[in-house]
Amino acid sequence: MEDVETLRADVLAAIAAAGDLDGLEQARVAALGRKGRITELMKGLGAMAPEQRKTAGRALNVLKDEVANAIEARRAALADADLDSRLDEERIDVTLPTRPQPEGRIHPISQTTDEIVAIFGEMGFTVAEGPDIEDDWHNFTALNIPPDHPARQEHDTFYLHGSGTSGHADDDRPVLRTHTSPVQIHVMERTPPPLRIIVPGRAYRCDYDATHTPMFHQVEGLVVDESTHMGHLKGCLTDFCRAYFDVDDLPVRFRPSYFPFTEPSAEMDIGCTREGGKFRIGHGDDWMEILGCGMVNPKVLENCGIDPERYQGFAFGMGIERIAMLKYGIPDLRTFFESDLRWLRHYGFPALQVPSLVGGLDP
Ligand code: 2U9
Repeated sequence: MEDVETLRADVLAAIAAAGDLDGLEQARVAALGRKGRITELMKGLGAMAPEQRKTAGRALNVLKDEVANAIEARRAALADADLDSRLDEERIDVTLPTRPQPEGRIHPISQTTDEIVAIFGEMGFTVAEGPDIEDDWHNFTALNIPPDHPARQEHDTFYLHGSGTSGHADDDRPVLRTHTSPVQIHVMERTPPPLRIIVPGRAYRCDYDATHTPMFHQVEGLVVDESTHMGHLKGCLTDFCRAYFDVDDLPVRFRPSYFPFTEPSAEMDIGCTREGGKFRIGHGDDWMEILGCGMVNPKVLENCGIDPERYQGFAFGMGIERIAMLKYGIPDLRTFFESDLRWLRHYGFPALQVPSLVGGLDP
């Protein structure tokens, strides 16, 4: 019988030398296959004397197990090495733009928000954010919206189940914020003036038709300081509209209006021309409403712990969908939320061109 020790050394050396899975399979067949060296020796056991067969059989079984384990270990090592080399060769940089065509678009809402933030950012405003779910105090009462105000009615406001945490004696139910104004209340409650913030974000109202969707986007702004006055409001919003629509001498006008949270209140119009159903922002004999604004009602400052004898401020609010539609000629509000890729390819913006006043707002 072949020397088991020599056989063992030969077979284990062949397994260790196998450079790939095919080579390993050949080494296995040469040792344990139907005509393999270990198999052949096992076939010879039958012709041996009982004592000799017992000893040789035990030695061969130990060898067979050892070889099987060595093959399995080598197979795992080769598979690992194979995976490592494939990972190395097939490395993918997921941060690269897709090829051959750049895919993906920035949604007009995100683009418009970025443009608004860039313009007010240049003027020294910072962005504030807050929760979409609010309590009655921050969404209504602190803003001087009285208990019987129509905006509070069930059919305008999405009321949630459960109880609020405001600690004020208001309606206990949480609400989906009906405007982004509660964020300014939070900021004023925790930050002493001077303040200069804009608040872009989602708002919710139970309304759905050609010009209303139950979720929409607003940007609101708030400035509070010791000598802030209506002239600051007019200059700031005029500069904003001229930068946003990229018309240096865009005509503007302010009409008196009413909001519970501002006094006096106004609506701002920009000049435009209209022909048939079409319009053009800029010069002309017509006007287009663009935003609401006013001096912060002293009661609102007081509700937030700010002394209205010392501080005053102005505030404004506009619908982001509306000003995106006006600038980019998007005719239908509801298409903003349909996730139609053809619409997004048409009205969306390239991803790598971030709006800034230095780089130019328009991509
Ligand atoms: C505080 C004080 C005052 C925010 C304002 C408007 C006028 C306004 C509408 C524009 C179109 C909402 O999206 S829209 O329907 N908003 O006209 N918003 S003043 O005034 C504030 C806000 C917060 C503490």
